[in-house]
Amino acid sequence: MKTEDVLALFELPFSELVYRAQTVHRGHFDPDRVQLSSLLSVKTGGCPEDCAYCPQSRRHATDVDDEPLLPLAEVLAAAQAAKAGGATRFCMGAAWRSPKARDLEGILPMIAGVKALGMETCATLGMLRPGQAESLREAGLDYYNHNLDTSPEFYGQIITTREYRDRLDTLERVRAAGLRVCCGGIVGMGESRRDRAALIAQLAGLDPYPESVPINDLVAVPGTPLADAAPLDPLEFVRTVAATRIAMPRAWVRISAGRERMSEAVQALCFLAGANSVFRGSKLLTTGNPEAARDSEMFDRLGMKPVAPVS
Ligand code: SAM
Ligand code: DTB
Ligand code: SF4
Repeated sequence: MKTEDVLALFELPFSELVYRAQTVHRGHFDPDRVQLSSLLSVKTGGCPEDCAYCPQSRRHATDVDDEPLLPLAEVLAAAQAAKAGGATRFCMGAAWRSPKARDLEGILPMIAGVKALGMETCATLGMLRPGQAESLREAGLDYYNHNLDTSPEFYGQIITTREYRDRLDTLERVRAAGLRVCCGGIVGMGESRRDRAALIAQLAGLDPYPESVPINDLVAVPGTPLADAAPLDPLEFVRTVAATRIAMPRAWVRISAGRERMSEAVQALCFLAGANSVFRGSKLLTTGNPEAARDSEMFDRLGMKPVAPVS
């Protein structure tokens, strides 16, 4: 799908767009099921990259400190708790530009340990060098998260320390190693509707397209260059979800960051527009997320059920 085609979806009357997205969604998924992933930051802060949205960049004066890698036992305890709370996938995040060989050595036992709990495993560790995706796969990794974040045209206004091409190279390595791809982006950073459409066209143009597509609504964190970004119109967020669903019919589309200040009515519209995954638990990496009990209540009210655990 070309950018112009995705843009044409955005321009449809709202009810027509949501109707089309829901129709596509029903062709591939049970519309009443939601997939739950939990996140843990296993290496927080001190990142050398300059991503304008990110509280973990050491270039921004935020409250996030540079911390060492978490101990294995702490990670496994968090995964166990996430599983008990209903999550089927556990995603481990590290604030690295790119893991060094010894960084990866610390991560591999975490992946193997989480996998042994009977959960799907996901990691987001930055750019990968040749061979690293294969090591992750051998340790038991199912998914690698690496976002394109925005359009190629807007990218330079958000990140200057790496290029779009670098992200695509890592995504190719992840694919070639036989891992499943989790790749999406952020909206609400001051990008245009065309940029949102171009991001979706890029994601849909990956061959094959990602199995999992997180759509993050910017969490504007004090101290980051985007701290004062104007919030995106919630209906434009729903349109973004709908266009993502239509462009990638079989992907798990996740409403990722930004749910804490999103009304349940808007979230319900997102589910109607084809979203079928969220993060479970009160914390994302460094910022907040709705409490699990509150989400469970919302799903009950919507008649939605979590997808069954993998084992
Ligand atoms: N360092 C690795 C990388 O950049 O790929 C992994 C961790 S990074 C925090 C993962 C993703 O979180 C980013 O690609 C971005 O999409 C999302 N993210 C980070 N800060 C965010 C924020 N303030 N609001 C919304 N999404 C955010
Ligand atoms: C993704 O697309 N969103 C998640 C996950 N992948 C790693 C991260 C959201 C981070 C939000 C800001 C924070 O909590 O630090
Ligand atoms: Fe570092 Fe990832 Fe944050 Fe960018 S998004 S500053 S690479 S942790």
